[in-house]
Amino acid sequence: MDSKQDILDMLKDLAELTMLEEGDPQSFRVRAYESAAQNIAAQANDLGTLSVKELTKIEGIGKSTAEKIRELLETGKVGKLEALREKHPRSVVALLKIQGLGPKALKKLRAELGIASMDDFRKALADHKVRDLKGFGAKSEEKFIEALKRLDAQGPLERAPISVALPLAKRIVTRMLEIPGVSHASYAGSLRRFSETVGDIDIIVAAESAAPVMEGFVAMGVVESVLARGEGKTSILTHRGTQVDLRVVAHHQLGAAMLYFTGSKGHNIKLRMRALTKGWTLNEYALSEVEGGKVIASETEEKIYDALGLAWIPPVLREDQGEIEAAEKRSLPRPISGIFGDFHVHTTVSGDGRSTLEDVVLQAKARGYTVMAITDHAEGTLSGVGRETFLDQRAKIAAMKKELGDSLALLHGVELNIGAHGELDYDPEFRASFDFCLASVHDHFELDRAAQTKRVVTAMQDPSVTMIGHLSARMIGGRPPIDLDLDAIFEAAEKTNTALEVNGALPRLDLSVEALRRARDRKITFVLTSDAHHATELERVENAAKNAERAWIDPAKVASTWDKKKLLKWATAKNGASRKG
Ligand code: DGT
Ligand code: CA
Ligand code: CA
Ligand code: ZN
Repeated sequence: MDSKQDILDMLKDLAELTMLEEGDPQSFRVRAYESAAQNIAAQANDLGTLSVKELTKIEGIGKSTAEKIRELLETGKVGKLEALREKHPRSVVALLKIQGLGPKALKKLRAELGIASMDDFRKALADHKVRDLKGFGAKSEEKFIEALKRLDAQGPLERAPISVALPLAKRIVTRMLEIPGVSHASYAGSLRRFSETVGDIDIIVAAESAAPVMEGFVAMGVVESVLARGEGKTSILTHRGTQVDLRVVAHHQLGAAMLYFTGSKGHNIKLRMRALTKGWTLNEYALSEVEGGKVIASETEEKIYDALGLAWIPPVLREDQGEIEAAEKRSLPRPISGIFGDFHVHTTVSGDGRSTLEDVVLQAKARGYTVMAITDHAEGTLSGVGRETFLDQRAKIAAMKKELGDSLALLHGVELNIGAHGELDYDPEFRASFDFCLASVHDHFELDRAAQTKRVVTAMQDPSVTMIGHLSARMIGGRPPIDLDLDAIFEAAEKTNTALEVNGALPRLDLSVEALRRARDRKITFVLTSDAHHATELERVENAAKNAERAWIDPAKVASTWDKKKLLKWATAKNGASRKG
């Protein structure tokens, strides 16, 4: 079992709820939980077997935290956390999503006005009760109303961002596979299609009998309550408010179940219509004859698609966007595979980077990369550093290159910050001294469309900038995208020959599928990146690949799949050339 993740969840929840309890994000206790989580995250070993005494030997873990960890591992629950959850229900925690509403203000609003939910807060604002509270006033009332509007614009809050849903689904799958009699477990639904938010998580398990699977499922630490329990299906709600539907099916029906519950609904409807023209029906159990019920196929998705005269369709394409027609003509878009490089990678040089250059390089080699640019933050962001540090890093990289020989071309890059008016860090000469520059927006999210568009286009026009990072600067379920005239941006990307990043960090997935679809037919180079802040995060390029596949991007336009020579030429065309000249 993945005890480490359970422990990290517990500490995260403890930190958040303690912050609410004390009304202070800087409280000693909150920081203690956070630093304990950080140190545990860095532990390579399974912690499940460690005693309290052994646990306290880990830096940042005191006796009381160690005891809570043991309590969690032994009982599946932590008394202190349960008590905090009781006092600060999810509807209260949700209020922290409102920009500008911190734990201190929230504590006061609860105490003075009894606000314990989004609805309470809206009502209090409408009744001008917040404005009359000491320390708030008309200005804050206005600010909160604006913040709520922005929150509403993001769509329903109940949908979980993929950054929350995917790790959770993977943990559940891992746990299910440990249960005796289980031959298969995977997630389906919108998550398997790689939607950026999901209404709920759908898990499909193939097993000899359903009962032990259901038992194991509801006993998981993430479960807050059981919503429904039937013979083949159980639904639960997690502590963070995400619904998970578990379905247990017979092994020979797995393909039909996966196909049905992966959806999308529109895709399923088209498949069913196709089946009907052949005198067949398709449901979650099988593809079978309408008359007599003889089963045509049910065991695997491939067999069902094949029987319907179709190539197997990757889940990311199952959105009823012409994929069935393409599968019939055997002209589905080529998958994006064979990723040979990364061009947005942080090390400990960045304030928020957590792996050393050496560790990141080791990981890149293990992944078989041929080119990688190290791109720590320039000084324009909080996590950024000055020239001296970059020059030191450059020397280090130069020394490392000798050791690496031909296997991996290591580039010294930088992630420049795009200022409010498109200005970039340092001066043109220093920027040109890097092998590779990407530039991205990290602040001034509130500017209007014209100003945002202009600042990004201005950055593109800089001779040092090869790629724009996370174009919209959004955080899925958190920060909305900046307001951009996408067509103008794409036109400028063509004109200036600036590549666009497909950022694979799950909270970002930027460019979004929607933006990628709009850019798809342009002469633009796309680059899959991990934006890794830890060596293990290099694998996030796979997310970027999925996102690009969802948008039907032609792999030929994705630089990450090019051979070493072409890739290196592209990456250094702007700066490498100017420096040599
Ligand atoms: P979500 O959860 O809102 O992000 O989206 P999905 O696609 O995961 O939807 P969900 O969880 O309601 O159902 C999972 C899949 O089950 C869905 O993609 C297709 C299938 N499904 C559910 N209800 C129906 C239905 O009424 N008709 C058909 N054809 N398929 C359905
Ligand atoms: Ca779902
Ligand atoms: Ca569902
Ligand atoms: Zn970055």
